[in-house]
Amino acid sequence: MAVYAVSDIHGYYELFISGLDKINFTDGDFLWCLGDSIDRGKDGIKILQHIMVHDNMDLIIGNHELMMLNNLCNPANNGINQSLWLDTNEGRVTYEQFALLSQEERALLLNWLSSRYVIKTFELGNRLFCLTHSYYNDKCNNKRFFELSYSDAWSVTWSSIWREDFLTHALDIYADYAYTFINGHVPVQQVRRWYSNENEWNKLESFYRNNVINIDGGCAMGRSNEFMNGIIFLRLDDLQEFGITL
Ligand SMILES: [Mn+2]
Repeated sequence: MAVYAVSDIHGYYELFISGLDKINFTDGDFLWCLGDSIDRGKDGIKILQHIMVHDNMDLIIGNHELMMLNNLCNPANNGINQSLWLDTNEGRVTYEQFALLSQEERALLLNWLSSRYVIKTFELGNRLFCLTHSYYNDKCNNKRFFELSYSDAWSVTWSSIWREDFLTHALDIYADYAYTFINGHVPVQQVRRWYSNENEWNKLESFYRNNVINIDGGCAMGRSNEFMNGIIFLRLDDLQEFGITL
């Protein structure tokens, strides 16, 4: 039995399924999806439903799931997040698929989604892992989305040390903790281009610095001749990784 993490699948259902096949994922294994399973690619709802019906898979909330939940569960927030989700962040394709579901299927999916973790910590082997879509706040540890305030969920899923448009830029909060952090949110190709001295930044490989491992393979950039992008499955037992090109 092995435990895997993958992040930022962004609606590419067939890529996800073929990746599970390529890593020989079995019923005895476990998979954590670290958020942003939806939007941009067309099949985000199928990905959520696939994770939902498998007892050996779970989802950590990303900023895209946060935007979806705030639009579909909390009408009071529509003014904040509607155009941000549907237009700016390519959520319309997800919304259109959601609209095709029966009322029962919608309720089931949203109930499940709003009770996913925002941060999950656990011990495996001799390591303490902390899984989060992007940022960290110890008061959110092992809390489910519905238990958190909007601002706390926003901060953990949107804030980044890699993006200059956030006040949290360059502050290595992870260094204060004993965890091995696994996260996504900013594509490894961009992080490697901006922050490493490696000559070759355009590769589908996790970005590892100190106690943080970023596994966002860059599906957000879509199918492209310019980028070597896709998804990265990281096996937490031995930190071996498997890149599946989009
Ligand atoms: Mn994200």
